[in-house]
Amino acid sequence: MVNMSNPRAVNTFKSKSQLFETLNYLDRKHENDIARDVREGLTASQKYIPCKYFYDARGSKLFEDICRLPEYYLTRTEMSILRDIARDLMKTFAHQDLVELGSGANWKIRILLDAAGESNRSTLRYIPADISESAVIEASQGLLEIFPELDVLGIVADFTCQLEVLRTERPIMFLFLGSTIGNLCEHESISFLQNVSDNMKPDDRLLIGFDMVKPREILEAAYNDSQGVTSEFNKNILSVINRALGADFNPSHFDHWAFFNEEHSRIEMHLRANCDFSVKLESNRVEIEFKKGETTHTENSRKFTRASIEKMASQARLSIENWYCDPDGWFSIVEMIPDPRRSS
Ligand code: AVJ
Repeated sequence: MVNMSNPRAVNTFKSKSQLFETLNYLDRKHENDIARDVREGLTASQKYIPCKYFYDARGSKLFEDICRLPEYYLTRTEMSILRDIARDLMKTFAHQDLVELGSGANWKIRILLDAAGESNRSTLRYIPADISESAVIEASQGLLEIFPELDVLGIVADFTCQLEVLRTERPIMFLFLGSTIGNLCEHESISFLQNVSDNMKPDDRLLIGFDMVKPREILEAAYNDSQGVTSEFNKNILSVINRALGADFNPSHFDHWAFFNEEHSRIEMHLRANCDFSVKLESNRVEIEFKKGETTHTENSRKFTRASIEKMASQARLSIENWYCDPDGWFSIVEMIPDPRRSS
């Protein structure tokens, strides 16, 4: 059984072959959080909006489109590494749980489940955890059509602060792929990893994907694609806020801006106002002014080095078991286990 009781909602869905459940832990507090986060972010001197609010149903779809872009090498490269290591990872993997943090679409897990083979697969449970309910449902349905013998339990939660809902009795392989960890700043990522480590049983493992530092042109192209999908994705956060907070953002008043900040080793994504205007939030109770040229910071996407990853792991009391990367060293998948000294 998954540990935490009291999900806000338990929903049952049908795939072709069987039923599966999702447990939704996004509560009223989460809804209040949006109002507070946006008010805080838009009244700060450097305006910002937390990037987790990108992912409504449309945002999740746009992100999938990004993953297919020629410039966006991350997904393709990570999947090629996964294909290389899947057999070794999965050949003895049975009677365990696969918990995917920020699961999104099911492309990557399919590679691992394929490699597991049917007899192992029928002993496994896949637990996708994502903030987007529609992503969890669609990914689970699709997966059950391909692997009808699989046990799936969907979790709708903010996994950055609701990790304890993901404890199970069986050994777990946690997956945190796609370099999603790059969204967290250094201290946030260390406390997040510490939190994961604290929730790990001695036999649990963690597989994390990291996008590595590489020439600026390659990095910047990945976040400034020629088809403008990343720009659409960036502006979609305004529609999410309009809907959640009854705001009146006009996305066409903003331009997409993304660049590599070398000092902080991260891609920064902003929305830059292209005229002066003001926006009302929370049924007109809050009004925010934007000046032409002013930017709102919507995302950080950190880029890592072997040294920065090793440092983070050791600060989070995790030890590195295995290190996998593509021939160019553009992306790494690192297997970590709880440091035996962690609970001293
Ligand atoms: C999902 C956080 C890994 O940072 O590359 C893609 C999100 N933003 N293009 C990333 C994203 C703009 C993506 N992550």
